[in-house]
Amino acid sequence: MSGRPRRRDVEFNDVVLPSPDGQGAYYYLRLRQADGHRAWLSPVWLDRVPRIKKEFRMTQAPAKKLDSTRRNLQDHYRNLEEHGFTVVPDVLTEDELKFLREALDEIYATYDPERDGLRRVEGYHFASNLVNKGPFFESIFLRYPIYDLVCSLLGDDCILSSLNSLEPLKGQGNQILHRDLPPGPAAGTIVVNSLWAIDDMNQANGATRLMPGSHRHPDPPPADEAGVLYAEIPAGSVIVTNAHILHGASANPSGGRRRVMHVYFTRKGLSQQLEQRKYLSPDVQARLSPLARKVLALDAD
Ligand SMILES: O=C(O)CCC(=O)C(=O)O
Repeated sequence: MSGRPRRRDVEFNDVVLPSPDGQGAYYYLRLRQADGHRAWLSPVWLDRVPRIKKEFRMTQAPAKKLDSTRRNLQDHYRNLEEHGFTVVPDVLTEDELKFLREALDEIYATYDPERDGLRRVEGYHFASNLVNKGPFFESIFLRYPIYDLVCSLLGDDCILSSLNSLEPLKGQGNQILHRDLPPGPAAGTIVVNSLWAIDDMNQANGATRLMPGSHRHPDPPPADEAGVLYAEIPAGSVIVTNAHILHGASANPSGGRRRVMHVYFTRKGLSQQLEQRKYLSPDVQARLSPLARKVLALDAD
């Protein structure tokens, strides 16, 4: 048989598809023609963003524990305002974590500072330019409620500064407490980071340290680090920080895996840590959604 079948586009509007809470679902499309012939499409997977339901745990150095449950965005806004950070559990699903662990290991192993823009950091597995590493990374920075929390601090027109990953190696990785930018009361918050735990994070494998409230004053870190919290959080959780806060990765004495993605944002008009327009391949740029293009600052205003 030769020739092309006649083409017909079909559009469905406002179709509500059921999906179990916090899970993806797949749907088949079956067509039956007037002449009785049938067509059956391969399953189409739809992801559903999980609701926040688990508790998170932070430990205070050296051993005091702070146990908190954050149920809704209002709590997160308050945490960000008062403490300079908040923890959102269950942002990534088990399937996503499995995928990310494999993907990041491959990306670490093939990292090329020339191609990916930033110099490798000694003592760590490191990767930059993650938006360019596959479809999963092309929209992850827009995920609810992380992007919404970031917008609440930086405005709806904020932009992605960089998407990196860092993992302290065994016996290495202790960073001094630092701020990504000094607190600037006049300018307000101009940088927000989100740290996405791909493995459970704890003091044995290099948990992030945070000094609550330090985003509001310019004092240097106390030499004994009194008051510092270790973010002991399960894989799949995300710490959103006002990046003017004192913070740092810790050493990893156990050598246990501690992969973290840094999804780092800044205000519109400020320079990006990695100029996305320069480092994203033409193929990736061509298939991004309009919102992703805006957040990546790909188009001149
Ligand atoms: O990954 C972490 O725990 C924090 C990393 C950090 O603060 C940095 O690289 O500047």
